[in-house]
Amino acid sequence: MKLVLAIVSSDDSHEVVKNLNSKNFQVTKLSSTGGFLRKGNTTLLVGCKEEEVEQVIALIKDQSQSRTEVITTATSYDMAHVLSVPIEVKVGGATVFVIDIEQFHKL
Ligand code: 2BA
Repeated sequence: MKLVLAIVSSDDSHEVVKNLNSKNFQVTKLSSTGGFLRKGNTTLLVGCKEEEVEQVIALIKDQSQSRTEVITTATSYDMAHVLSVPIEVKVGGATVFVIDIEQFHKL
């Protein structure tokens, strides 16, 4: 048995969980925070058979592809004027760990 631990963007987590559930994988969703950006993200725990790991990773990847989005930030350059500046930000993506599980019990 394996544990797939995936850190995904909170914006993508709903669709990722839906995708996994649609193929009958059980998921635990934890709220987490990235240590670098200190921004909320979502950690998913998926217990599965060794031969299912690739499928689980593909289902996660399917709904969490890294992409760029344009957001507009307001920057004031003096007391009277505010400029709207569009900037490109990278969103999505997933960081995935696969861990060997020594024992699995449902008590
Ligand atoms: P990613 O590498 O895509 O990582 C996204 C989030 O995944 C991380 O959030 C963290 O919560 C988790 N994560 C990634 N690698 C991990 C690992 N080896 N162990 C445990 N958790 C891990 P943040 O820490 O807030 O990082 C957000 C993004 O900032 C990262 O995106 C990366 O592009 C950048 N980054 C992180 N640490 C960096 C550093 N020391 N220098 C430069 N850029 C960094």
